[in-house]
Amino acid sequence: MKKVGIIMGSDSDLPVVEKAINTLEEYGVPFEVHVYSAHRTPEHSKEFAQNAILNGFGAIICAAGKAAHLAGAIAANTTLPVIGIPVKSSTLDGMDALLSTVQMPAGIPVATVAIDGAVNAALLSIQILAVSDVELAEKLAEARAKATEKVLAANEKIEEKFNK
Ligand code: RP5
Repeated sequence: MKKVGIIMGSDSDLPVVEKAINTLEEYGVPFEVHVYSAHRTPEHSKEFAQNAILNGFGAIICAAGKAAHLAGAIAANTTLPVIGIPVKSSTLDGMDALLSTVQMPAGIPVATVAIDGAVNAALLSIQILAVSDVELAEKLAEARAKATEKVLAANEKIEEKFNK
């Protein structure tokens, strides 16, 4: 199976990134985690992206806050799908990171999830790998069926309580 690359701009992003790591672990998807910054270690970021296909990655998740250029900088150097997590790490509540990550110019896409949306970033990377992995696709379908059951059970309780 291809690996998912997870890059964060600073180790201070780890509390958010951990949710992506946990999700990948739940699905048994192999991954690597690195701290590379678009601004502070631009050469390391570029080298990682340029070698990512050869190194067996199938998708890359980038988490960064503030003027969050990491996902875009990685996407500029690979044709692998790149998923950006805007991290809420500043006085602007993550809106700065959201806009910096999502507003990519045509030609270099970054699939941007919600502010601190690490679980969805991981799930999206799993869905990308599942395009060519039937077992993984089945695991995703099972998880969705369980989520549906959970909502329907909650609905039943609420309906019982309020709809007399
Ligand atoms: C971004 O600046 C990082 O991704 C982090 O979210 C934010 C703060 O960085 P540090 O103050 O932890 O270095 O580059």
